Amino acid sequence: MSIVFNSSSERARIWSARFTQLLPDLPFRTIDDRSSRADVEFLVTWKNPPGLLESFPNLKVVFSTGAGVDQFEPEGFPDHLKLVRMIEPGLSSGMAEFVLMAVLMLRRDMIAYAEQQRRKEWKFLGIRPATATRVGVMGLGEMGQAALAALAPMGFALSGWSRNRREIAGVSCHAGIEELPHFLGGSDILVCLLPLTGETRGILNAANLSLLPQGACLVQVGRGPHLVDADLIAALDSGRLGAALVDVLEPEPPAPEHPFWSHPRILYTPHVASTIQPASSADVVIENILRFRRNEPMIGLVDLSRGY
Ligand code: NDP
Ligand code: OXD
Repeated sequence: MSIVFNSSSERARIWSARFTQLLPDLPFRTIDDRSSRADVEFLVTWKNPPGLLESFPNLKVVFSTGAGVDQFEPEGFPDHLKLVRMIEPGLSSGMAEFVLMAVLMLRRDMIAYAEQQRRKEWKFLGIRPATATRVGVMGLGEMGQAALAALAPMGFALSGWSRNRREIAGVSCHAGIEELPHFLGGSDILVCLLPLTGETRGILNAANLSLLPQGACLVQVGRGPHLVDADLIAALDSGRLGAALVDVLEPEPPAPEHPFWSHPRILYTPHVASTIQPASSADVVIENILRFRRNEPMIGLVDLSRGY
């Protein structure tokens, strides 16, 4: 039996070394290895092009190289296979760092100052105390909690929203669709760290954005289809919302005429909020293969019925 790795050659070099060292009985192959696919039990991949999974007749487990698994369309995922998302420290710390940076940039009006710089305008926009800034995080999983832990020392008033109620020290936690309006109403800076599912698609729409406080800002680091792009533009152009930092869009990359490329109140980054670190992510998958062999639950096993 073997494992096939479908990612960059740079990552493959590091993963291959980890597997050789820690799991020497499992041959490590890259996707361009043309030998028979009949002995492949494990597949590591981010992309899921049509026909990929079917080309491995004895596949047992698919490991995503990312936290999100929407590209595998969990609702229709073959039920004889297990799907495992990535939970690893490098991905979480990258996200924590990015969200902290984004929140600080928005809170300290950096998008407005960049605009002022282009206009050669020299004007102080004031500084509110951190305790007067309410940061709300949608999605209280691995990413959301890492982001909150990074934000906490800054003194912001923190809140969060999830499907099931969570308890996180220092964070006012809200749960379920019925508590969404109250959560949104108390978020001066809203951070989206939800997975993309049938329930969360389009959640950042005009109706929900209108519940945010006047002048609120958005950090969109979930998935492109969470956001109705035109509704964000309308909210920014009308002055209801202040500014946004958007890292994810649908499709990626967006067309050259997409308004986010040039909107003065949007800072757009090319899906770079976080990514896996090669050695630690290899170790997580190795640990999961050992768990699978021992019939123990794998870390990050996706619940196909809920879609994340
Ligand atoms: P987790 O599965 O650990 O956490 C998901 C969280 O979202 C949980 O708290 C869950 O609630 C909540 N949630 C799911 N559905 C709903 C819903 N319908 N209503 C309210 N809350 C909901 O995922 P991660 O934290 O690891 O990752 C989250 C997402 O972050 C990824 O799916 C991906 O979209 C994005 N991401 C983006 C990256 C980037 O570079 N831009 C990098 C990595 C991730 P509950 O606690 O009740 O289960
Ligand atoms: C992820 C991502 O889901 O990078 O890990 O977007």
